[in-house]
Amino acid sequence: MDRCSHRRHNPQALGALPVVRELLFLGKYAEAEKMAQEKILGTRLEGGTHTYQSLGNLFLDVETAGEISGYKRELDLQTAISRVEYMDSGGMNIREIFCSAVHQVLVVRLTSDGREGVNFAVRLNRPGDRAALEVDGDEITMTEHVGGGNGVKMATRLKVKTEGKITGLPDGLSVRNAASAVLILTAATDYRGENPALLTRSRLDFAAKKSYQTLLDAHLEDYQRLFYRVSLNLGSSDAVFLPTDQRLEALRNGYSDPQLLALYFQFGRYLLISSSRPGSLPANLQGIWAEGLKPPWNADYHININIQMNYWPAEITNLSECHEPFLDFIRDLVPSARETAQKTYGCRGIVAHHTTDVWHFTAPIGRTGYGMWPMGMAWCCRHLWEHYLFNQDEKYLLEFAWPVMKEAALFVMDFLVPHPEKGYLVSGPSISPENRFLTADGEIATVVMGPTMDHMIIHDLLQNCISALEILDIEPGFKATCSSTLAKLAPMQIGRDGRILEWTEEFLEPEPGHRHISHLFGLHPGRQITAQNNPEFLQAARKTIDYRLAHGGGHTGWSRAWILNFFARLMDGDKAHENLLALLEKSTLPNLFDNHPPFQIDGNFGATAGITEMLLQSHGGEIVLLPALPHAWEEGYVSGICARGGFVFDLAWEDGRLKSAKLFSRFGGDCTVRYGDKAMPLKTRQAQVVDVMGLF
Ligand code: FUC
Repeated sequence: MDRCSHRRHNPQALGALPVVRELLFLGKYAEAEKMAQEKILGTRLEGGTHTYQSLGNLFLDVETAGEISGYKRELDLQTAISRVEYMDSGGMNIREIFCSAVHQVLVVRLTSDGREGVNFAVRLNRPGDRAALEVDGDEITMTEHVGGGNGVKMATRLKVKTEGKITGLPDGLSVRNAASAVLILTAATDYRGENPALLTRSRLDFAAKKSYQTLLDAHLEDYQRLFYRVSLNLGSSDAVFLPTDQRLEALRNGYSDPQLLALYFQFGRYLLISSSRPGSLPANLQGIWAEGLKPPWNADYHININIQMNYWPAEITNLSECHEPFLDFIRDLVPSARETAQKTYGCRGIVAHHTTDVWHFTAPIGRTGYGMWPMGMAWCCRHLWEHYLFNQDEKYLLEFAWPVMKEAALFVMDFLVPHPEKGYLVSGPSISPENRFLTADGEIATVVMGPTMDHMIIHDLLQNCISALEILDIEPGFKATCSSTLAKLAPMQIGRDGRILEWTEEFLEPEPGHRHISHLFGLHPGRQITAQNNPEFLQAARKTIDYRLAHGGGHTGWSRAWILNFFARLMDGDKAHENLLALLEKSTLPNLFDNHPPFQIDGNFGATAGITEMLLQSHGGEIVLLPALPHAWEEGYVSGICARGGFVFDLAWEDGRLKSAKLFSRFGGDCTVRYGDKAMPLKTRQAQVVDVMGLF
C-alpha cells in the first residue's frame, strides 16, 4: 500500500533552482533563502513526519504481603533478561522478562515461593484510549486502526499460562494463587501487508505450545550468538557491586570506573541487537524505546547524522547482520528518492534530505535551515559500501549496493555546478546541517553554494563508487566520469585561523559551539583527512574541534559521541577518553540511555563505535592496533572486533603496550597491520588465525 502521503514536492522548484543559485553566487543570501523557502521546500506535514509510537502498556498489579525487602531490578546484558526480585512476608518473588526475536514474543514469568503464590492482575492499554480490548479465557486482545485512514492496523495478543486461577476483568485478567505464571505477548501491524489479527494468532499459538524453558533457551541461543562475539575489558573497579545509577554518580564525582565504560560499550551492542534485526525496520531516534504517541522528533529517521550514527558500531563490533535493516531501508527509499531528484532538481538519480520516516518520503520539507540539504542519500550510501568492505560479498555489491550507489552518484553529477569564478564544482543550494552563518550585512543565513560537508560526502561517495567499479570490473565509462567529477570538486580549505572552512567562504558564526561539526565528515566517518593523505588538514581538524569545544560544543549526547570518534581518528586516546567521560557525566541518564532531552539513542551507538575506534581502526588501507589507547586504560583486552577486509581481532595490552594480537581472516586476503611506527604487510588464507604480535 502506498502510504507516503507527504511526497509534497514544490511544483515551483525546477524554475526556482537556477535563480536561487545565481542569487547565492551573487552573495544575495537573504533573497536566495526566501526564494528557496517558498519555491523549493515542500510542505511540511503537520507535526513533521509520521510518528513512531509505543505499542501500548502492559500493567501488572502484583499483590505483596507485609514488608518488602531486598528489592532489586536489573537488566543482564549477557542474557538480555530483565529481572525484578524481592522478599515479602510470603517469600521470594521473581519476575523475569525477555523479548524473543526467534518467536517474536515478549515473555514475562512471575514466580513466588510463598504459600499464597503470586496474585496479580494483568491489564493492557494503549495511550490515547482508542484501542479495542477483548478479554477471553486466558487471553487479552487489543486492536486499533491507528489514526484511521492510511494508518496501520495493529493487533496485540497476550496469553497467561498458569496453574493458578484466572478470571476475566473488564480490561484484563486476574491470576490468583499461582506458584508461577507465564505471560506471552505478541503484536503485529499491517505495515508489510500482513493481517495483524492472523499473524498474532499464529505466533501466539505457536509460542504458547512451548515451555518457558524452551522459549528462554531459544532466546538465549539467538541473543548470545551475537552478543558473545565481542568481549571488552578495560580494567576492573570496586564499583561493580553498586547499582548503575550510583556508579554513574560516582563517575561524575571523579571516581574511575573503567568497568562502567566497558559496560556502556556493551550496552550499545545490546541496544543494537535488540532493536535492529534482519527483516525489521532500522533503529530510529529512540531505537524502539520511544514513549507515548508523540515522541520527540516523532522518533523518525533523521539522515543528516542520527541514523548513520546508530549504525556506526554495527560492522566494527561484529554485528553485521544488525546493519541490514538500515541497508534495506536505504534501498526502499530509492523510488521516492528518484522522484524527488526529478521533481525538485531535474536531475537523474536519487536524493533525500534531512529526514524521512517509515513511508520513505524524500522531499525537502520544513525550513531551509534544516530541510535544504540534498545529501541524505549520498551519505547513506557509505553504509552500503562499508557492508561490502567488511563482508567481501561481490554478489551483494553488484546486485544490492552498487545500483543504489550509482544512482546517488548520478544525482551529484547532475546536481553539481561550476563556481562562476573559481571554476570548481560546487553543491547547492544547500546548508551545513543545521548551522547558520552571518552575511556581510550581519544577517543570519543558512543556504549557500558549496557547504564543505556536501563536498566531503560527494568525495566519499565517488571514491567508493570508483573502488566498487574496480572490484566489479564493470562500467569503465562511469568510473571515468566519477574520477573526472572528483577531480573538479571544490577542495577542502583551511581558514585564516587554521580551522577547516565550513563553507566555501569564510563566514562569521553566530553559534561557534554548534552541535553539528559537519565539515569534519572527512575525518569521521569519512576518510578524506588522514595522517598519510594530508597531515595539515589533521591539524586543522583538531583546531576545528577545539574551537567548537571551547564555545560549549558537544552539548548533545550524539555531538559528544561524534567528538569522541574524531579524537579517536586523530589518534588522541586521552582526548577521546576525556570526551567519553564527558558523555557519561553530562549526557547520560541513570539507566545509561543517551540524553538529548529526553532521550536519543544515537549517542549510545556513537560512543560504542568510538570506543572501538580507540582500539582498532581500518580506514586508510591499514589496520591500526590500539591507535588511541588512553593512559587511563593501562591494561585490558578486547576480542572479536572487526576490520575492513573481513579481519577479526583479539588484542590485549599491558602498561599501555600491546601484549598480544591475533587476527582471524574470514575470507583470506592481504592487509597491512600497523602498531605504532611499524606497519607490516600480511597475506592470509581463508579462516586462518594469525598471531600478529609476532610481526612486531
Ligand atoms: C538533528 C539534530 C538535533 C536532533 C535531531 C533529531 O537534526 O540537530 O539535535 O538530534 O536531529
